[in-house]
Amino acid sequence: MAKERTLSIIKPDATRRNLTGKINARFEDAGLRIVAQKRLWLTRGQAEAFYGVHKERAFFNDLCDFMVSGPVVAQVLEGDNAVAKNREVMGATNPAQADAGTIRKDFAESIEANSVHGSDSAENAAIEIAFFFSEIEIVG
Ligand code: IDP
Ligand code: MG
Repeated sequence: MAKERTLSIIKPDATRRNLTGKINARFEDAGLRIVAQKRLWLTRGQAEAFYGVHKERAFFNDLCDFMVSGPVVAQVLEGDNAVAKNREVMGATNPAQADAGTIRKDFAESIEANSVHGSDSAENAAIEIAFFFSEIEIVG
């Protein structure tokens, strides 16, 4: 399996509850390495741009409001099969449907405030990583 990178975001519901370290431990325990990380408070424009693929969805406005409701932690995770591995560790979008032991099952508040974002493909990972980080900030 080739080494891969994916973009992760610890969302405002999780930073508000001081869960950054507990969530990072889930990634590290799964063999993912945090090779870049920064805490920032997104502007509305940045949230809309990041979630642009969802702009026609009914939940888009609420999602953007939520994503600017507090700080987030953007991070690059690296490891074998990192995109799929991270999605596995995160669990399903809706915490009610997430498997036991996943981040969303254990920490998410709702389908919207679901604690973490993770890229859904290697192609989108490259786009999303470039949204937050320059190559010099990623140290594998
Ligand atoms: P994902 O984060 O599991 O990839 P997506 O379908 O890409 O799920 O949706 C992006 C984000 O939008 C979700 O993580 C969640 O915060 C929010 N979201 C998705 N579906 C709903 C919904 O039905 N109601 C409210 N928020 C939603
Ligand atoms: Mg998604």
